[in-house]
Amino acid sequence: MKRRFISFTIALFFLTGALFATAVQAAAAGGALDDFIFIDAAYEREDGAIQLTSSEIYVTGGYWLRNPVDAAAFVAIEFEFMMSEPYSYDLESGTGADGITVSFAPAVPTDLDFGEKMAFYGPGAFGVEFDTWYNWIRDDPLVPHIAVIQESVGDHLKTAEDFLMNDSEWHRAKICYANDEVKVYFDGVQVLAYAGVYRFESFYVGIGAATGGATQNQIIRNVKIITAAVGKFSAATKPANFISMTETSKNSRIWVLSFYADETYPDGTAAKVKYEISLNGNNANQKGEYLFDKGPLAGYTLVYDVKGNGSNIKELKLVK
Ligand SMILES: [Ca+2]
Repeated sequence: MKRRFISFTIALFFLTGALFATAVQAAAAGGALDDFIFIDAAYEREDGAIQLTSSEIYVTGGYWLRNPVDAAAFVAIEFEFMMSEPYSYDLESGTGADGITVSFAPAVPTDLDFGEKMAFYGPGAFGVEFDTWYNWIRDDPLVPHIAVIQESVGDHLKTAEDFLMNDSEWHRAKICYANDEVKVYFDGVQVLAYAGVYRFESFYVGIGAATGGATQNQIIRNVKIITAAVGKFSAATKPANFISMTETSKNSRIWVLSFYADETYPDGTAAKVKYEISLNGNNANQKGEYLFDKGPLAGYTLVYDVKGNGSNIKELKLVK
């Protein structure tokens, strides 16, 4: 697992209190961020992954968050996907179409479009496609591609080309959305950034896939909706796209930590990460471990133990 260097910024507020752990609060407009619905052929497999489509012809599958998300709180949706390698030794691997889409939409669809439309729910919506099949009628590039789309799979706002995505391997996807800007990450690398999609106050989000005359198995897992805690910071102290959290340390000071949402998250449900704290600009005066854990509201709980008095902390870094 690749975990990039994560920088923390800290502001200290000298207030009383003695809590020791905190959680990033989910801030959905409509409710829980782990309540998904299944559309058309999608179903949860015994291993917990979501089978969006099999390699049958002309099928669709969707996995949609039931409740709307507050755009001001939304940071990213991330998931893993696997699309089967065409013409592999497995006779059920299919022939290489069509791909997976993520829709940011004003409503939840009741049915989905098959074939090259890849179950993208277009009306009033934008999204991202992971397209493995060339369709000239949709202005596709000749090679498998990832694109920001709006209204339809034929309206590519920005495209990145030539990714091996249907190779029967698991790949990671993350899509950040703030204001009118979308950033797309594939296997931990940013491949697209585009400003100019619809601005939502709240929206529904879902992942879909489809087959047409050509087919493939399309499976997702570990779908996470990441939101920032909102309302705790002024605009001046809460940069856009930061996940923020408050901490109250043992020595009666509230610590306000932020980490940038574009950084790679731990892939597992929990992961320990070592940290170093710089006091008075000197590196590594304090060392320890952070424990990341997936909270009950699909946020991340951060538990930490800092033994320094914290009064002159300039920087806190997470290190590999
Ligand atoms: Ca296509």
